[in-house]
Amino acid sequence: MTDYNALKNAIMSGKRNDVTAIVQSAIDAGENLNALLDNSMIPAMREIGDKFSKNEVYVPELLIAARAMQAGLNLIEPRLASGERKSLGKIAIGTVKGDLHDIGKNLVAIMLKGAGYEVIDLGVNCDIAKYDSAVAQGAQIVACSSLLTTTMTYMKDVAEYFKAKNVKVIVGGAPVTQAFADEIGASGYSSDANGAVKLVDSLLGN
Ligand code: B1M
Repeated sequence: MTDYNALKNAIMSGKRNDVTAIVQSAIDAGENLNALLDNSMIPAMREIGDKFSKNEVYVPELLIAARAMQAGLNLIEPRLASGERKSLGKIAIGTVKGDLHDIGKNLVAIMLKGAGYEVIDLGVNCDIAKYDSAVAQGAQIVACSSLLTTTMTYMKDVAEYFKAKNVKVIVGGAPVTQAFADEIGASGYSSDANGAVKLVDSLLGN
């Protein structure tokens, strides 16, 4: 039986090999992967996310924890996709047109996946047509990331386009603020990946 605390600590301290070994042995032993996620892996990311929000850990720690989480999720993901775990909803995420920064966007995607959401990751440099293609595939929320003051303005176009289609758009990224989100008519804003999960939870009533 997996030691949930050991797995949680391995994720939070970014010990990718340990995470892979623990998750693989849980899979080999036929353990309940929902329990593994709910009791260990998701709490690990939420806890490190909370520490990040409170400036108790910084980007490097968050990134190595996220990579360790991703290593575990890579082993579990095929089973999640096969329907063993009910998805909480489908979210499209992408960095906006003209912007190639993807580290923060990837963190948000990993946190959403870890929390039980199906994520359509559209990558970087996304125009409205790209986001729209994900909505056509059933995405209930469009999440936009931007790291540049020159590209964040495109979020207004995205928000306006999807408002007319009654699809919620949420925004984030270093230069983005709640005031900017309000100004462009976005459905929500989060300053970090953990907050993005809480935002999506509240918008979808989870
Ligand atoms: Co660039 N870059 N960069 N860069 N880069 C910044 C953003 C900059 C602030 C650096 C600086 O000058 N101090 C500056 C922007 C200035 C401005 O607009 N005011 C800048 C610039 C100018 C540029 C170029 C124009 C440089 C040049 O070529 N002259 C160029 C632009 C390229 C382009 O995109 N078209 C460029 C290029 C690059 C690299 C390619 C070298 C590289 C990106 C690599 C990659 O992403 N794969 C890069 C990097 C690494 C940075 C910095 C140093 C770090 C960004 C990062 O990854 N942060 C950055 C300086 C900085 O941010 N201090 C900088 C870590 C990441 C975890 O945080 O992305 O904020 P972040 O994500 C957070 C939250 O914001 C939030 O959650 C995440 C986790 O908590 N979040 C969301 C993010 N997206 C969200 C979406 C949501 C919710 C929350 O949806 C709801």
